[in-house]
This record gives sequence, C-alpha cells and structure tokens, in this order.
Amino acid sequence: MKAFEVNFDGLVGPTHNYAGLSRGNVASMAHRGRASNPRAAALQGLAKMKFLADLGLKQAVLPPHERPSIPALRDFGFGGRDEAVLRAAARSAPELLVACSSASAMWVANAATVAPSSDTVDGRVHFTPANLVSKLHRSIEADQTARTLRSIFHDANRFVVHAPVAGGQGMGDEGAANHSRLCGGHGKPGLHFFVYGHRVFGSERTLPGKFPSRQAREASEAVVRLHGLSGGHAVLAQQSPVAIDAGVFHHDVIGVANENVLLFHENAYADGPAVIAELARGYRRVDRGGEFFPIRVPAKQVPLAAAVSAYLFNSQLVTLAPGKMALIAPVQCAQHAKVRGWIEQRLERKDTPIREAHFLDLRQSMRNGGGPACLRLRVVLTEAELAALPAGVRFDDGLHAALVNWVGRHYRDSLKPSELADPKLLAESRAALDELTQILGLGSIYPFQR
Ligand code: SUG
Repeated sequence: MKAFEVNFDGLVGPTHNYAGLSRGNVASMAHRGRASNPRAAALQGLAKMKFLADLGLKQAVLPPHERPSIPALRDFGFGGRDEAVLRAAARSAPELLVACSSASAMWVANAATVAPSSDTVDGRVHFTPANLVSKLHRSIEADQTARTLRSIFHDANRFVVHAPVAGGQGMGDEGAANHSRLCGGHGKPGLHFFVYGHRVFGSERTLPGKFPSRQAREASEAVVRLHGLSGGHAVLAQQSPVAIDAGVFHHDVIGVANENVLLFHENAYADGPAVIAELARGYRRVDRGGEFFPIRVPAKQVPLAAAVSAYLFNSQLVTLAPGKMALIAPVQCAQHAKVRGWIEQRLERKDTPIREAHFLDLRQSMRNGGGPACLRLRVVLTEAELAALPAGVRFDDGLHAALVNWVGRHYRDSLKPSELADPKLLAESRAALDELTQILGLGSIYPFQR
C-alpha cells in the first residue's frame, strides 16, 4: 500500500528558555541562565517546516504544552487561584517553577514511539507516549502528549495511543529519539531498532560514569510488546556508555536512519560490529533482496566531541525520490571544518542514497540540545490514514502564514529563566495556545480550557 512519512514538527512554545535542566546534555548545561528569544525559536522551527514542505515532503504540526504548568504545580501541592499558585511556587520552590515552565515539549522526537500499520499485529498505527521519567521537567509532558495524540489520531479503527510505559526504578522511555525503523520503502514492512542505555533488572558490563542514561532496555521491550511487533522485526542494542559520557543523551545524537540507510558514529554502540551484523540479518527478513546501507562515520574523521557540538547525527535524513535522500543538517555542521569535510566527501562518492545536504538555522533550539531531528516525530501513514487526521494540523503555505502571524502577535523576543514567574507570561502563553487550538482545529486539549 502507498504510504508516506509525515513529519510532525513540534511548535516551539512561548516559554522557550535556557534553564540548564538537562544534565548530560552539554548544550543545555552550557547555556543555563542565558536570555532566549522565544519568537525567533518558533520562527526558526516554522522555517524548517516550510523548507521540508517545499522539498515536497509531507509535514504536520504538534502544538506546545501549557506552560508554566499550573496543573503540575497543583500536583506538587500549590493551591489557590492560578496566579497564587505561580506566586507561591516562585517564592518557596523557584526551581520547581522553572522545571514546570520549560518549553521542552517542542522536541517531539521524545513525544512518543510510533509503529506504522504495516508492522503491527492489528494493522493499526500504534503510539506510546514517552514517559520521560529521567528528567523532572520532561516527565510532566506525558499526559498532555497522550491527550494531544488522541485528539489528532482519534479514529480508533486506525490508530491506538497507549498509556506511557509505567515509570519508577529507572524505567525511562524517551520515545522515537531512541528508535529507528529500517525498511525497503516507507510503506513496506520495517525492522525496528531500539537503543537503550541501561537495564532495570541486572546490568550491562559497562555503564556511563559521568552522565545519566535515560532509556531502559525494559521500557523498549514494553514498547515492542505494546505495538505488537513480531520478535524477528525488532533489534535492541546498548548505546555506548562512552558516548553518553561525552554528551550523547539520546541515540538520535549519534545515529540516524531512513529507509535502508543507517548513518552512525563509530562510537555509537557498546558493540558496534555485532549491532550492525544483527541489523543486516534483520534487514534481510523485512526486505528480501533489498540493499542495506550502514554508513559508519569514523572518530578519526568526526570526533565524538564534534558530533556532539555540530549535531551531524541529529540531521533529518529524508527521501526525495526512490533511492535519493537528503540530509537536513543544522547550520553548525557547515561551520565545522571536519564535519563539513565529511559531508562533502560523502556526497561526492555517490555510493549510497544520500545525495544532497541542506543546512538550517535552528540556533535557538540547538542551545538546548535540540537539532532538526529532535524537533520532529516521524509517522508513516497510508493515504487513508492521512485522510483521517484533522485537516488543521497538516502544514501548507496557508498554515505557515497563519502561524508566523500568530507567533508575531503572541511571542516575546527575550526571556530569562528569572522571568518565568511573571503572571503576564502565563496569561500571554494561554492566550496564544487558546488561539492556536482554533487555528489547528483541535478543540479544547489544554487543562486551562476546561
Ligand atoms: O531532553 N533539552 C532537551 C533536548 C531534547 C533533544 N531531543 C532529542 N535528542 N531527540 C532534553 O535534554 C533543555 C531544557 C533546559 O535546559 O532549559 C532540554 O530539556
């Protein structure tokens, strides 16, 4: 059946700021306390969506979450009117207020893991919202993510949105950022590749020593079961602890796959050669006779530190035509001599489907460790599944213009973490989201709208 990859990009929320909340994410740690520009961040995200749509790719949007999250602050024991909740939290638990104000839901590669209908036991598209339990500020995303996905993928005959994997004891699930799908074409059966950092039961031989691992093997296994993936169509691999300690907090910071290509760094996995051999065997099962292209980037050419600072592997790899792919990379890749050199050499060789590279300015998001791939959730849909979505979330020139206008009217051009307690910011943010649900035709998805 004909199917498309639809990139759902996260719209950057009005509270985008640099609070240094993510230990192990070196960009987040380095920019702590700096002033952000939420308006520029949102416009950079919209420009990326427009760029991809203009390349002929299918594009849609996912809305931001309500922030500061008054419901989360109430769960933490603050009461009274909304403004009183904000004031009391600012006075007695300022760090909690900051954690409840992050616009981190913009990185929708962490919203959920997705399996297309071609791969699941019941022929429906399956979503498991990520529990994100390893970071307080991200753990509060799961409920809203589930609500949003259910409002968009509401046709129960075609879609199922599971509950997030239950958390606790390090049972972290970070969604599609640690999941890739290899296949001979988006509509054909796929091999699901899950990368984890640690186990809940027992232990890997080597573990990171400096930075935390976020993804548990047992959480990935739960997703395999929930999505009804056949055992032969899933491969699980341990991420390299050395890479985690170098700032690789998700697999999508060190590897990216599209159809029959896996681009990965030599230091991506604890046992790289064994992982690639297993993927090659698995690939033959889903695409008999097809060719699998594992492209290994040597540390000599792109050192781990360069991969983390330029974010080469957080590029989007997209199919422009059969056998022709483009790398959508952050502009930092063009500015880094070694990374740029590697890309140029790769394109010249023409021995893999990667034929083009484009460089996008996503500086506002990059300062928090979010490149092109972090900002999108890939959903493979058939024509009929695509037709079952609310039309308002599909991205086209009209929606682009409406959202640019909306951002211009509602977003600040400067925000410091110390300004998150401003009650005016809460009001501005809610006014923006209220209007957004109308633009996208989503109904009342936020607690403040009820
Ligand atoms: O979870 N940064 C996010 C970045 C997520 C990137 N996503 C993927 N790799 N798919 C994180 O670490 C920083 C927020 C702050 O520091 O203010 C933050 O949450």
